[in-house]
Amino acid sequence: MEIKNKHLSEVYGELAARNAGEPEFLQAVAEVFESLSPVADAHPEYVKAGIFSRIVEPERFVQFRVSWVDDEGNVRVNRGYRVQFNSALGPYKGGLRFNKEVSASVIKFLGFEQIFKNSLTTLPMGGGKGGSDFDPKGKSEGEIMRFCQSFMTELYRHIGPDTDVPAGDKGVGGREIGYLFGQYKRLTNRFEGVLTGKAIVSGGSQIRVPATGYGLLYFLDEMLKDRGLGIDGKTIVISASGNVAIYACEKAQQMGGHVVAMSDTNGYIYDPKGIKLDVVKQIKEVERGRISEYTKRVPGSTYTEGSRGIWTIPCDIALPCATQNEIDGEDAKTLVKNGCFAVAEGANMPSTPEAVECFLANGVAFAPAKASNAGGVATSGLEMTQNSIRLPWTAEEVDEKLHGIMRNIYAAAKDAAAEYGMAGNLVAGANIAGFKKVADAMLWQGIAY
Ligand code: NDP
Ligand code: 2IT
Repeated sequence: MEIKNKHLSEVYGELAARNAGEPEFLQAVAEVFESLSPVADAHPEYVKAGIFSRIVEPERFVQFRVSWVDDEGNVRVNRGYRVQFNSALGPYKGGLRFNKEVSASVIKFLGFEQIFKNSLTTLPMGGGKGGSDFDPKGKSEGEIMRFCQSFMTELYRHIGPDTDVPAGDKGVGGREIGYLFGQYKRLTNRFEGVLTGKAIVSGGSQIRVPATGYGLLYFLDEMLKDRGLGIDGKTIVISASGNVAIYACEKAQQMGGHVVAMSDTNGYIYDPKGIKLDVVKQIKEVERGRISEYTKRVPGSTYTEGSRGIWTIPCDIALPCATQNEIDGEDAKTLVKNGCFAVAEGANMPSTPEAVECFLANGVAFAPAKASNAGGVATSGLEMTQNSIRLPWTAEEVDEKLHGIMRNIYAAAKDAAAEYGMAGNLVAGANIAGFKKVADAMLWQGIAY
């Protein structure tokens, strides 16, 4: 793959020189620019208005110190981030990731992708992302709470329901959102929709917890139906066992899929009789334990150390729901060789460029993250709406809206790919459909001199 359009290639060259040492961010931009080459060819007005150079530069990037005291009384220091990437379509919107891998590059890649994903939902949300290199693993409840409070003690001045609305991502779930929300309220004396993923009793939306996983399966279903295929009876492998993976598994099983494997950072489980999701939920959601526990509770299942080996298990459908670059070119070849015919990305950027190329070249039905995992942020958008009108919707109402949004995203990505001569390529289609709305809004809003 290459960036064919000359202007885009020059903008990318400048970006790479300016952001050397930020490989994840550059990878995310390169993929989008490859898709946008025919758009730049067809729209000189975007080039003239500097849309491409502007869209890769965050409107604002905040980095801050987060100091806190651990249970032994030691002072600890972590780094906090918030990137407010683009507000052309609405307030900045996107999750917070707490993980030791978090860097400026990771936050910028996630924030950049969020712009186009949020645009695809059709809800009024700009793109943002944030987080910290704080590692929640092995921390006590008190340490997690004090860390979240200290994080918010700086973040609160940068966010607000009409400015920037964070939510969860890896390492940040309902527990962390609660501590963050409590501290925001203490600092500002305002109870408002400044975060999504809140508890239902505090203004949260029904279905937000399972939304990303459910949305992933709604998208997959739509993509397969369009090819005369279906989920029922198919063998499915799902990486990870966190929020996205668990609810992808739940919906896959409801749709008749046969899920045989899941994983965590240490290794993967294989259960030929089909994953017992109540056992996984107990281990990962309640006990916050290791997936290896599963084999002690379910006879006939096996555990293998090392998470990457999960892609060697023969399957019809693969759902990567862990993290960026978890499937490389070799893993992709193995999946294809073993007969995998569909891949839908639950995680953000889980397939390397080589893996994506392998899937597309081999006719695998491939659902790119920006489109297929947009159900989480779409439901966050619905939570913002409910907070604004101060009325809650039922689970059925939210689920129906989520389902409709995922169907529309599939149609938008499919149509955009066809319009620009790349029929069937949903990577290009999602990037183009997401980009065009943002570009038109930026054009309309003018340039500040
Ligand atoms: P969670 O923190 O709930 O869970 C993360 C899971 O991934 C854990 O099971 C973790 O294992 C596992 N994991 C991490 N790295 C690896 C790896 N290399 N191999 C196997 N397993 C791994 O996070 P989420 O489920 O929320 O997020 C997962 C992905 O989905 C991320 O890419 C995130 O950006 C994306 N996403 C999340 C959305 C949301 O609404 N939460 C929305 C859209 C995308 P362990 O228990 O060992 O840590
Ligand atoms: O990557 C994502 O879309 C998310 N982590 C969800 C963001 C949100 O604001 O709900």
